[in-house]
Amino acid sequence: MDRVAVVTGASRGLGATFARVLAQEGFAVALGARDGAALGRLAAELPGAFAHPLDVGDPGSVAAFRQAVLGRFGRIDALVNNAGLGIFKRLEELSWEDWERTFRVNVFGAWALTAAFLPQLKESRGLVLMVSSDVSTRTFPNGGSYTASKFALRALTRTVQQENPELRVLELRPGAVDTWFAGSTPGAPGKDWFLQPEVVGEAVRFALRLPPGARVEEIVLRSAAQTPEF
Ligand code: NJP
Repeated sequence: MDRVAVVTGASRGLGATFARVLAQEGFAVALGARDGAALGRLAAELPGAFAHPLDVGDPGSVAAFRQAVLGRFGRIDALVNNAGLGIFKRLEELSWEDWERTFRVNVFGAWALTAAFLPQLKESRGLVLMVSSDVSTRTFPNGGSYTASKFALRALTRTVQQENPELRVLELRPGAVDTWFAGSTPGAPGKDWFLQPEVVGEAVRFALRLPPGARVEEIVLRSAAQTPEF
């Protein structure tokens, strides 16, 4: 039976790219995001793909997604926790709602999906890929809620690995990538130096192609034009 990969936030941007790479590498992909129409279009491109609406910040939606995916495939070999958002404001301008939305999707969502598929991932000795950020270890003005969420995701990533040594858990840390992130548009003026999502997809392909005895724990991948801040 085909290996199965779940990708969250697969309706556009990096998630759609990761889904394509996984399909090229022989996985049947289960795609989740809120934009069902975009998911359906992507699923139609990818042989054996399955799309189901998913709001990673909503426990009922996560439970329904889990049931639909397991009903369809019955096994999970890889989980890509990619769904994420960023709200960039000074600390005193951030609202409670901004903080809650950011943590609900970027942190609680990744926890919820991992917990939901943990038995199947353990059974397959699977791969969990957390799409974090190059800012999961550094801060910058206006990035308070976003960087805090990615620091937290880094902690979650390490805990998942330590509690489940049979899994291989990767923290993928891209720098600026040319997607719809934070309300921008691919190809918008000023983004010519950003990484293309397909380049980040190659890092995922690298991790997928290594033998199961090798564990890539972290990848930082930035445009050569991005300031090297650590
Ligand atoms: O962003 P974008 P990226 N439930 O906006 C989905 C990280 N990253 O591809 O629900 C489920 O094009 C949304 O789907 P929909 C970043 O932190 C990026 O760049 O239909 N899905 C869409 O498919 C994030 O973790 C950069 O609206 C939800 C996707 O998320 C990851 O890369 C730099 C959702 C967002 O697509 C992918 O972001 C960096 C929910 N509640 C890290 N809310 C960068 N682009 O520069 C959103 O360091 N989504």
